[in-house]
Amino acid sequence: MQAQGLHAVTGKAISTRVVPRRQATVVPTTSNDPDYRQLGGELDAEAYGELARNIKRWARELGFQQAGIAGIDLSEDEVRLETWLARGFHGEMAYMARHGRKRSRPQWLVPGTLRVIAVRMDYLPPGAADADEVLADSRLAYVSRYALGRDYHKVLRRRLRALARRIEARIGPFGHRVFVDSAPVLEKALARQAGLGWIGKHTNLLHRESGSWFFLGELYTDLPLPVDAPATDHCGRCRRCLDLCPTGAIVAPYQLDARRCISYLTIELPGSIPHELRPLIGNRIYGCDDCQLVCPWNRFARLSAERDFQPRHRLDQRRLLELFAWNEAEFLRYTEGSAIRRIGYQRWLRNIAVALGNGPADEAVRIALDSRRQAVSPLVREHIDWALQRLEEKACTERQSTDPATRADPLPAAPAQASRPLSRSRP
Ligand code: B12
Ligand code: SF4
Repeated sequence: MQAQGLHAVTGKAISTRVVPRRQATVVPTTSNDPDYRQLGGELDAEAYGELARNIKRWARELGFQQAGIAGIDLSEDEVRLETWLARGFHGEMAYMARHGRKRSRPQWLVPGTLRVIAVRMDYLPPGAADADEVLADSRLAYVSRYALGRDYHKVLRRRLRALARRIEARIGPFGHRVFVDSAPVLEKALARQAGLGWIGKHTNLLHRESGSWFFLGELYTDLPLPVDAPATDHCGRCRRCLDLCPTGAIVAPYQLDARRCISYLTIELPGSIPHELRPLIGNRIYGCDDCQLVCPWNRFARLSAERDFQPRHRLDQRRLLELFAWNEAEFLRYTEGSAIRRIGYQRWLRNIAVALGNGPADEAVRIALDSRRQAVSPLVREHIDWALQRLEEKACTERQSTDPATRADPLPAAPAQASRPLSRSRP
């Protein structure tokens, strides 16, 4: 933790003028602006303090809910990241291991970086269909809340660039780079250090007054701004996310085995979804929100006012069969500007096939699956065949349970939604 007014690297008090690596020129906004003084091209500690306060205000004006300033020492997180990688929890996300320590050492990624301005932006769209109701209706497709609207990378990056321009207008050119999940950056650890929240047991960043339904972004800079106090942990003894995760992906508090996480399985994994996990995916076709839906802190979540995060093309309440019927051109048209487009058409069909296999054994579903078998990739065909077989088994079970001759010896219920929680805390 770094107290305001201490140098991030040396820990020495910044009582006299700080000479930044680059020579910042102070550009007063008005001739009698008392906050910024031109000191031969340098700012003093007081001026950096004022600049930090302004940056936070400008960030809010630009639509971020909060901005904070972090130092660049992530040594504890570095150890945890390396343990996580060593255990193979990243699965096939090779990019998580590719950049060595650049991810945990901001100054290695962008030489000269002294501080990270971290921001967060709420994304829970008002007016979206109720998450629990969609999850409970196995004919509907569940798309995670973050992906219902416009791709957040674009939205946040544009605003961060605007923030950088405002800083530049005030102090002149300064060293900086903007990131939104676009480079090896430990975003949650930096945000925690900047006081934006704590990393919860489900491993999402949580804020006492906003829950966890927000995105993160960063501005790496060479400005020696005063750092904020890191947020403290308020998970206490609660372990609802661990207990209610459909696939048991949160293997211990604060530790996620991504290979089991539905978000990884439906978004990141390019190949075949492990058979034993398919029934547990239910109707989630893109991402998963269960650990956030059950988190008590999300009672305090705020709805997003961003028009960009409003659900597009009714993706919050589509029927699985409707989406499965889209051809590739329709997929591309309806997911234009959306994060969903990144997974591509084949993975999209793969995910819907699994969800259809977890739904009711209707004749219409069987026909839809069957009619697609020939025109898809071997990967999708394999998932379609799994779904058809599962529906056949379900139909068989149903026939047996209604047949008086076999009723005395019922088969176990299908586990499709068995691990879904019965009640949730919702915002
Ligand atoms: C890889 C990744 C994933 C992977 C792995 C997730 C993970 N936990 O790592 C998968 C595909 C599963 C995923 C899923 C999701 N993701 Co994601 N993802 C990322 C990404 C690119 C990197 C995350 C990372 O660094 N992981 C490395 C591991 C080591 O970190 P970690 O698990 O958090 O572990 C930390 C702590 O838990 C702690 N720790 C670890 N072990 C231990 C042990 C003890 C004892 C203690 C005390 C602490 C501790 O230290 C670690 C390092 O800080 C970030 C963007 C970015 N560049 O940072 C987005 C990001 C984390 N994802 C995000 C989102 C929105 C999601 C989903 C909600 C999407 C969805 N609805 O499907 C889910 C949530 C799933 C979940 N429960 O985490 C947001 C999170 C925003 C927030 N409020 O936190 C981010 C920040 C993107 C963004 N710019 O907004 N994601
Ligand atoms: S996103 Fe879903 S599958 Fe992943 S850890 Fe959270 S509840 Fe489990």
